[in-house]
Amino acid sequence: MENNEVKKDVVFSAIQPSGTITLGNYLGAVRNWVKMQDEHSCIYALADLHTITVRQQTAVMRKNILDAYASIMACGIDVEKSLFFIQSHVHTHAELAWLLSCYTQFGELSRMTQFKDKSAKHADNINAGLFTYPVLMAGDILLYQADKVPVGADQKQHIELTRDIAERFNGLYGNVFKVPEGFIPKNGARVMSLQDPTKKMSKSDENVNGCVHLLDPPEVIMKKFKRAVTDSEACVRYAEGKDGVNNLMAIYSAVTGQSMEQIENEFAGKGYGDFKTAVGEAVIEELRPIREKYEQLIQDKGYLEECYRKADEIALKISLRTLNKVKKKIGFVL
Ligand code: ATP
Ligand code: LTN
Repeated sequence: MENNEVKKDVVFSAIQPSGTITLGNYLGAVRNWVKMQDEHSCIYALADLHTITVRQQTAVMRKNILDAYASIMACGIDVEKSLFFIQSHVHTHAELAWLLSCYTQFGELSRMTQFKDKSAKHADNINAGLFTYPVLMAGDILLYQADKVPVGADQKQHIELTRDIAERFNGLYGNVFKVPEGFIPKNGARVMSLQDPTKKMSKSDENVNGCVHLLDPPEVIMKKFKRAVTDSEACVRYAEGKDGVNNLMAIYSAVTGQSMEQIENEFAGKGYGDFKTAVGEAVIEELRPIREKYEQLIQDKGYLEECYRKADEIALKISLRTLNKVKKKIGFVL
């Protein structure tokens, strides 16, 4: 990142390396990360500390971290323009999370819908980290004095909590934190499972056909779209009660830039078979260069390491400024 130019807005976001990156992650978040790189000072992270709120296998987790790093770079994150680091390599994140947890109320965290969903899904492991997860996320954002946070719609509540924590802290100690804004795209903010369109598409979906992964080969992507759940009306139109078709239309719209009305016109008089094939083809073409770039990047682990080590070091420097300020304001002796 260049420091000697006109001050640009700071953008921060992160993604968990909890499995292969999905079409939902891409359309809801990562695609915007890429788009924002020219106009903003962008800082992105792999939120690996967040990932252990759900039990991981050691070897799988190691592989997922490198894979996710290479996949996100393959989407178009340019390490010459943006910082892209690994959260657990920068100790300020865990440290600020502790400090902020003392400024976050139990009641606030109890209202988080992701906590409720994830504790229902992992009833055998409702650990304290799952509960305090949004505080770690707030710390990630506030450490960099971020102006904007590009995320999918499911993260809106966490961004609001981050703002509340920042405002509360600023109210007590003066202007310490920038109060960030969420940046949620119009199209693709909430991609739903292809098998159960009332549930969001998620990396950790048990039904593999519900979720398209960025690295799925073209024939697998097409098969998943062909099997997507629709309805019995056989008419491509966006309407209440047509969750499956609405989801496919939203994906097609996010990828091609067409409005719902244009899509309805394009497929007037055609059946779902034609429509599903068109959505599959559009997604395959969008993801093809990403998969090719990934194959190339993952071969060169040395280069990947060079990229994240460099970014880790800069992230530490930037974030220490905020952490030290916070500690001083609270009353720690530095
Ligand atoms: P997990 O299944 O492990 O909870 P996830 O797939 O929900 O993971 P995250 O790492 O939690 O993904 O999220 C990374 C980013 O992707 C966030 O900004 C999130 O809002 C966005 N995102 C996740 N799923 C979707 C989706 N289905 N549609 C749009 N955006 C999404
Ligand atoms: N909690 C997010 C991932 C995440 C994040 C962040 C997103 C961790 N830290 C900071 C934006 C900003 C998730 O689970 N989707």
